[in-house]
Amino acid sequence: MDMVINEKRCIKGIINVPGDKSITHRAIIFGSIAEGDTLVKGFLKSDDCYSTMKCMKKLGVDIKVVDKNVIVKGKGLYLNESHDILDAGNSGTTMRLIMGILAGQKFKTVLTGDESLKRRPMNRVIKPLTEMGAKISAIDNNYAPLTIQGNKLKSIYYKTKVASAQVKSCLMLASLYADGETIIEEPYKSRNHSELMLNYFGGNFAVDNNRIICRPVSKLYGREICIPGDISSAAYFIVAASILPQSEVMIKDVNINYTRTGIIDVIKKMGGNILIENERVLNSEPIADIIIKSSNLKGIEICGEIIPRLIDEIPIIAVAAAFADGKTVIKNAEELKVKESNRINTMVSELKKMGADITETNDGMVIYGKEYLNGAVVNSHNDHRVAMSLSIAALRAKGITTIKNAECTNISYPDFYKTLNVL
Ligand code: SPQ
Repeated sequence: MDMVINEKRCIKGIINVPGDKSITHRAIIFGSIAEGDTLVKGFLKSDDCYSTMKCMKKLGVDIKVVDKNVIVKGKGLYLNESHDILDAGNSGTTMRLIMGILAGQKFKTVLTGDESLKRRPMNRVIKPLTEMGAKISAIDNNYAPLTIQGNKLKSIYYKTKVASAQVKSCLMLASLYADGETIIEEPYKSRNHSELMLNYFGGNFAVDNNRIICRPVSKLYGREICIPGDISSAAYFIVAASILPQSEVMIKDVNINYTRTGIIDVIKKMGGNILIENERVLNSEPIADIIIKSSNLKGIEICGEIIPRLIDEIPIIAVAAAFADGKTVIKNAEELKVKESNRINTMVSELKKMGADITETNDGMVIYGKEYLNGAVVNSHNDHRVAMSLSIAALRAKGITTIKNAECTNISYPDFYKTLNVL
């Protein structure tokens, strides 16, 4: 599908963004291995979350969608063998988290994904899960399709090379099947939804700076859980309202977990006008309303510890930088190369087609802002975050922009264009 977008002078309105993708995946997965029912309210109805549901159903879990909610009838820690291949589609979270559970089962499972997911590295979880005792075979020891023979697992102490919530969550899940205390240490803190939600479900996970101490429990308990708005989806409108003159947008009920709010810190540091109101806590997660007014952004340097707190927002931050005064440098973001696309390369090449002054570096990009970009034909590379980021860039580009393969927005935000039209 091609999406045609015209230059726009300003956006205004009050919106909600859909449920958080990371939290929806976890609610379905953790609910599946809990005992009793889990009611997931306001879940994200997107392709990635449906991939998770399909995989868990193949493992014998009864999952029903009723209107805006999902009811998961937990099976406890041990699931049914699937005689079918599990397909995680485009979703890295689905594949890596489920691998942690499969490592502790009493059967063998085959797991695959789409062309993009089959190119994403899995050795980051294969290595520690193998150390724990699972038997895993994969293409070049790294890529799906993969086969996992579950086993009785040993507890380990594992230091991850990258700050990755998927690696950490995979190992936290595997630790539930281990014979003792498992410790996971990451270089910087990645998103902590698993820690918060697993404890809410009755797990025993203690946090000590960047270490998670995981003690197995005999069971998890199904709970009711409300999914807050996804800050990664809100990010497109945070940047749109910032770069378009005389704009004002309120985004209600957004998750503002510290491990996810790097986007707010960066836009504020660039001179953005952002207000956080009505802060409260929803099932262990902080939420609030975010008000954004247009502002004159200036270029900054973005690197180090903040990177995992905004890893999925770097494509839209590149768009903000393309309209900011002066130079923006993004460093230490090599993880972007192994997402749904190589997001350094795809954002640089597509924004260049629109006339941006942007250069790819080994671990990020350098951008000199301009007053306007030019409408062009650009490609999403089937990456939802690239499609949505380029769509926002198109609002401040002279003429018409055509986004090729824009249907990939269904991966995380099926109503993205509807909401953009409302604004
Ligand atoms: O699930 P997937 O495909 O990996 O999704 C992405 C995204 O852009 O939506 C990344 F491509 O988000 C990841 C995120 O980058 C979701 C996630 C999670 O829910 O645990 C963690 C991050 O990945 P990682 O590799 O840093 O752990």
